Amino acid sequence: MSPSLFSFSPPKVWNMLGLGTLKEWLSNNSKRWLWVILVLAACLGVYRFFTLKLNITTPGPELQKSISIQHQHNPTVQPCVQHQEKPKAEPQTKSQRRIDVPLLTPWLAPIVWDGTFDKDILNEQFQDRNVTIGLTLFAIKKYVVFLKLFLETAEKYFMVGYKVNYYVFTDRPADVPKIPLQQGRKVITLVVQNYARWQDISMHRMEMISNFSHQHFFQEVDYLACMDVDMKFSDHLGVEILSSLFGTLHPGYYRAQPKSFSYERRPQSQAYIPKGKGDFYYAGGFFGGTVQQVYEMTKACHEAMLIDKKNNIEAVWHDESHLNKYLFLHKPTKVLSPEYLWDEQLLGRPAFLRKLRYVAVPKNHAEIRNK
Ligand code: UD2
Repeated sequence: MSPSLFSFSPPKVWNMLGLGTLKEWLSNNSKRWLWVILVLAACLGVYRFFTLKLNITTPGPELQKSISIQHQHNPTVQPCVQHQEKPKAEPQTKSQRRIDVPLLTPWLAPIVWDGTFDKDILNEQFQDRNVTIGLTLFAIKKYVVFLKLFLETAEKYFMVGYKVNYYVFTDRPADVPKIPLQQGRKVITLVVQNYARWQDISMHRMEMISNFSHQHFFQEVDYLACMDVDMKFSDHLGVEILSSLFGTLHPGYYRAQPKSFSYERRPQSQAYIPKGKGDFYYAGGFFGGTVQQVYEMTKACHEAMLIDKKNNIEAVWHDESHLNKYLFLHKPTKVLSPEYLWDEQLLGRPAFLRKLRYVAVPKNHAEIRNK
């Protein structure tokens, strides 16, 4: 540092500030200036460190603006300095966010679990659209015994607050129980033929759903949920399931590798899926979507079963095998987790299942099937 720098400073000012000695000391050695600058810089650094850490800077114009906007919208919101704020309770869905289960398919369709959706937001969206949901269920021959519990629990948990048409396909209309229904909900009994084998009854559901689409579903409902009757509802099951086309993960295979899925493996069947192929194993007992999508799917599955019949082959798991083939070729837009179809008696209650929404009712196969 050149001593000439001091030459223009009025000596009186230095003396008035009592810094005369300092000036003298600095004038003696130019390197001392360097030391002073370094010490000042260090002090500034320490000051900045503490002010940022404690966040005691005054809000800038942007922050002040956002505080005043918040204030106008909600008089209860107080502007606050961050370090004084208590941690806020997070919204329910955030605090329960899932990290223990897969949430997306490889084609980016959501997999629906408890903690992945906010009921209130979804209800706002769907109630505005005034949707009606159709639920198809088959109670043929002795399976009518399951209707009462199914319908009673559905009234408690299934699409509560929405218009629902229960389409009961049966050969025994007199056995359809009359249960009290919430407003906007009705049971529509559709009389259909029965078949000798339970497998045929199960498979012909695809044909009947596609046949009745034009007579009823297209005019009467927006979405269809197609469900087994030997089940009951045990927790909320609402509009979070609705999507263009949805399937449900089979409770026995939700974590299995595709090579171990019980797909139809014989190339002679229309339901054939080669080893190593496939995404998930879906349950035959719960699928759905818009009427158009369900119509296309049930029609395609029925036609595939007709071809199999002509070729003298029946897929290993009947309609379920054909459903799996269809959903392999036409990826569903939403996948329901096993919360949406579970068998507690068979599989217990693992920790990842926070809710059981639709569960199997124990049945004695020998007693109930083909009767
Ligand atoms: C599984 C599937 C089922 C179907 C079947 C094909 C689940 C929970 N279930 O069920 O959807 O794909 O495999 O093998 O994923 N039914 C009658 N009367 C009868 C027989 C059947 O109404 O005499 C109807 C009834 O709605 C029943 C459904 O067909 O829920 C399926 O039959 P199941 O439940 O006896 O077949 P299961 O348990 O093997």
